[in-house]
Amino acid sequence: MITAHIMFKEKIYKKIERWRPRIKKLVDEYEDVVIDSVTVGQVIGGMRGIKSLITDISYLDPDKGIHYRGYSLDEVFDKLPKPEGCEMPYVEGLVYLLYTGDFPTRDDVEDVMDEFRKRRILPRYVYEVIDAFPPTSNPMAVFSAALLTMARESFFNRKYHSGLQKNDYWEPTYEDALNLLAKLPTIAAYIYTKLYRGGKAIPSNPNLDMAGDFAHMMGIDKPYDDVTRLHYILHADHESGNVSAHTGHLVASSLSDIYLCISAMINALAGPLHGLANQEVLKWLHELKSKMSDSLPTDDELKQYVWDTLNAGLVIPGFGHAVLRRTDPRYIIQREFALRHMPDDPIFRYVDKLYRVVPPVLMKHGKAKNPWPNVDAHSGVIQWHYGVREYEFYTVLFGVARAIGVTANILWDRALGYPIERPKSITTDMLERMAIKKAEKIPSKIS
Ligand code: NMX
Ligand code: MLT
Repeated sequence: MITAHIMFKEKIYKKIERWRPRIKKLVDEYEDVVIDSVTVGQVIGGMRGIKSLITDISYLDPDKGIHYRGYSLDEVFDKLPKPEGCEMPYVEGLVYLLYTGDFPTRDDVEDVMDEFRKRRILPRYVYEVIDAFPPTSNPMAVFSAALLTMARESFFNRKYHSGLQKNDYWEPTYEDALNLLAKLPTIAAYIYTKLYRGGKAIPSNPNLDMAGDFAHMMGIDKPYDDVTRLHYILHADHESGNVSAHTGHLVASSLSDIYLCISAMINALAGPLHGLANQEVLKWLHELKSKMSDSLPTDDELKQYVWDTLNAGLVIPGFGHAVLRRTDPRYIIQREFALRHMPDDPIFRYVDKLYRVVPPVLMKHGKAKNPWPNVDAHSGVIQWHYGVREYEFYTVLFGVARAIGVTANILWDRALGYPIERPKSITTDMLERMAIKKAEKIPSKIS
């Protein structure tokens, strides 16, 4: 049987139509069913673990790690189509999977590539805004500002202000999302060349896939295209509660346009407890390396360095996680890549040693609920090995990738009619009164 090929946008629409009744039924028939309770500790402790967000783009299992549309990372890397002669899959294939929930065929990947090709030209004023920043600027601030300036392009804004039905919100959001994603590699590469390569930009090549074109604009030979595919696929989404994804979702819930939302998402990613940790790891390791006059520390010397950092009241970057309770599978996948391609890299040998030395120290320290490495403990050393040595830039790469998952979330939030987000806050007095009243009902709490 020959089935007609359904184009990307139409496929999304068909999926939306099938999904809407499920949400309607939940609201109509089960609105008052209690699925979770909230403790004082959670209110004070960053709402950790409260089940209060819904997304189908990805789910984070504390032991098994992130699942994109129900599939483990191993399945994702195995099943997504790859460019000829490459080890890593097309990023466009992941875009298809996250947006539609289905693995793409080669024709489907080609559709997404076509969509990006049509939309990739960056308006002149964006280059000018980036050029206007002083050379010592924070790359994440430049990235965020470049996105902000593009709010004037928003199709959603124009449609909304000329009268748009709620059911149709998803459609101009799709246009904005694809317009934005198609331009991100050019923006990131231009920021890099502007800040670190004297402004010598290499024009985009429309015949290349998203990651191949980014490697080309960075001026870095193969296998940096595969390194980019690996990086973008691993960092694209981590369910909805992480700070960057949650920020994107929150801002989008007021119907701000995607440019404003992704700019906000970038600002959220730029903190050292979140995305910035990937560059903090490299900075921290280089400090150790210069302390060691470039020689590899012994296990005892490394252990001491970790304790010195903890005793100074600092966190060990790249270790710990709010949800994960095992080594992050994204770390393992990068480690396996490094063992295959760069086992003798001097910084990788430090990272490899940290993998063994840090967890027992964190366990002995006794604070971190998860002593194992997260994605950020490994991403920087791979960039470093392939020539991107300006580690202040690494979070920009994370941001390009995370925009894929967050735009998919925003599109589906709008398609399913999720409302403006507005949790309730209370005062310390109120919390004390509520806590004491509840505790009085639990005999052990008032003895
Ligand atoms: N080094 C030292 N202390 C830590 C670490 C660590 N790597 N991880 C957690 N702790 C401490 C934490 O600061 C807290 O201390 P206190 O009670 O004094 O406030 C205590 O252990 C309990 O924290 P947890 O509940 O285990 O972790 P939480 O969910 O609050 O925070 C992180 C999660 C990821 C923010 C935290 O583990 C951390 O700061 N890690 C280092 C920074 C990092 O790698 N961030 C990147 C996360 C991944 N990403 O891409 O965003
Ligand atoms: C992420 O990828 O967003 C981080 O691992 C942080 C998180 O999930 O909280």
